[in-house]
Amino acid sequence: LALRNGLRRALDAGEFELHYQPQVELASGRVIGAEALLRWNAPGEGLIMPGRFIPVAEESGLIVPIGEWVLMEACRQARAWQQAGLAEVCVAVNLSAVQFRRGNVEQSVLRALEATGLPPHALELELTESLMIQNVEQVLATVRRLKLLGVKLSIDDFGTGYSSLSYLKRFDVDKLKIDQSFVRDLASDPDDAAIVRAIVQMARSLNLKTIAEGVETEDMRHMLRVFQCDEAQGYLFARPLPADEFARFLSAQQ
Ligand code: G
Ligand code: G
Ligand code: MN
Ligand code: NA
Repeated sequence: LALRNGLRRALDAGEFELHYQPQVELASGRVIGAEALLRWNAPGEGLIMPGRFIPVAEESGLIVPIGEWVLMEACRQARAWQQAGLAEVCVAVNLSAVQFRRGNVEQSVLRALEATGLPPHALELELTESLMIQNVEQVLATVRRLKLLGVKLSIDDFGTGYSSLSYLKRFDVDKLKIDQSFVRDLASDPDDAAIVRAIVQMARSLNLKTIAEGVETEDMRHMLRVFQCDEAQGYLFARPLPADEFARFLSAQQ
């Protein structure tokens, strides 16, 4: 209860902030995206990571207003970078299944795009596999309407959820985010290498892009390029950065 009240107060007091982790196109080495990751800057406590408060936010329903703030802030920031003349990046926002169940995601997205002037193709929404197997018809309808707005959709932590791949046919997503657990030992574990290669091949034949998460070494980068994975994200390039540091990182790349 204390944490729940703390979250409500934190939202009103403007204590949330977003950090941005670069996403790199492997063929060119260019930064083409940024994943927005939520942090709670609690007075006297430093930065609190989402693993500690997102579950409480989901249980209490506070993830709906928090998620609306995240969408608005990520779109505002991406538009500000555009207007400052930085290289164009697509900003990726994590969506919780609870936002789909209890909020009006479509309206929140539309409002954020309209209020900030960010073009829809510069926004990507990260969905989870678990979302796609609950209330399938309702979620499917919402996802279709989101696609019609022109935003991009990706599946986060791909491969860790449910083994049914049928939703890849039904949901018109753009990209698979290959989970870190398959990438971590990519260079040393032939099974992980086989899994990553298979995911990339399947995605290519379905016309989906792939991004590998948790890329920490040159060896991993090299193998992913050989496998024709499209993009990578991880500490090899940068950790999640405060907005001003991300902007400096981006300008240093050009
Ligand atoms: O940021 P970290 O680096 O600790 O992120 C951990 C997890 O928290 C991410 O995998 C992501 O699923 C979740 N997360 C981060 N930011 C957000 C957010 O804005 N909304 C939701 N729903 N989840 C988020
Ligand atoms: O949304 P998702 O669950 O994918 O969030 C990504 C999480 O992975 C964040 O907590 C982020 O801080 C973390 N992360 C990003 N890059 C790396 C990396 O190279 N190695 C590890 N171990 N974690 C990473
Ligand atoms: Mn994510
Ligand atoms: Na992920």
